[in-house]
Amino acid sequence: HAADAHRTDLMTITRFVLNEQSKYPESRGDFTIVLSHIVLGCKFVCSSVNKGEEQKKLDVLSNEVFIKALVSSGRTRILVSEEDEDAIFVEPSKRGRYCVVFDPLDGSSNIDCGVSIGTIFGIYMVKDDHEPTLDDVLQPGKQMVAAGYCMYGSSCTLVLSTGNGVNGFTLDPSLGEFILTHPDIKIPEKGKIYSVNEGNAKNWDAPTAKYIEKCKFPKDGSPSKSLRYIGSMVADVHRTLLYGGTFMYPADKKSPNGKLRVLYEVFPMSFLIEKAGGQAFTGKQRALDLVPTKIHERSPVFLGSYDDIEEIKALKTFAS
Ligand code: AFP
Repeated sequence: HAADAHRTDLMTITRFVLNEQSKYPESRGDFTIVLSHIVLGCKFVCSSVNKGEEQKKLDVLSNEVFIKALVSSGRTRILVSEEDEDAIFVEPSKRGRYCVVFDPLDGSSNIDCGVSIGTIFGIYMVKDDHEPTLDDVLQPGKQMVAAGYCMYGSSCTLVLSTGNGVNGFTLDPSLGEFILTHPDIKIPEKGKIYSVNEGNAKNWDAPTAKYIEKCKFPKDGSPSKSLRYIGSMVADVHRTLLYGGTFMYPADKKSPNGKLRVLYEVFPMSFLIEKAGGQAFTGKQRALDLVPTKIHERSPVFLGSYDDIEEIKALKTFAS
């Protein structure tokens, strides 16, 4: 759009979130502060990725940046990172009401060949002032107050939901600000794409194999679906959100819980997909209903367009 090149009313992510939070009279602005610290971490990672830093250093660096930013916000209580075996309990003088679960650099095995990677995060709020315990973060995904991801690709895109709708922001490098570019994202009801690591097919269960067979050889006269698999969850889910279809990391005989981590991969992505009008299913239940028992727990996941996941649910239910 020609007018867009000269837009002067810039909706930055901070302005957007402040507007949203002002609808809640009880809001103290703490959430906006937590989010702005996450945004800072994303900008740091984006610039390091663009400089072509090595994988190992970048993993460790990104994790450090997010932890330092979140602790110094003074608004967090417990942090769970993919990079750290143990949860981090923020010291009392810096404690706040929010728990943040995150994967600072997901898909990092893709860094060295320039494939898109990303940061994934989910945010829980603790309601009272009890001494923090792991139970504060071992909560079903439906209790999250916000979730999002930032994708470091040809541009840097941050997708966020604070509970109503899903919005996408693109980093304008000349301003150093994330600007609203994808307002109110809705996932198409049905898609033409399926996304799964087919190399694991020999170990799949029957319903998974049956669904993928249907994608390739539909018997109802519909066209066969296209396969797209990047192997970087943020990029695969981002495409699914915008174009529709399914993204799957099923259980298999070798990995009965699949590969993806519940707290900082399955939950945030399922939250976004549901808020955009799609569905996320573990193979047994709604993904956001899962109650994790360990911070690094894994779960199979089938997420995407509403109608496509409905089809998978029917096969899975039939099987059990
Ligand atoms: P890496 O961080 O080891 O690259 O793992 C990325 C990831 O957790 C996720 O981003 C992908 O969706 C998934 O693994 C891909 O796994 P497969 O390589 O088994 O397909």
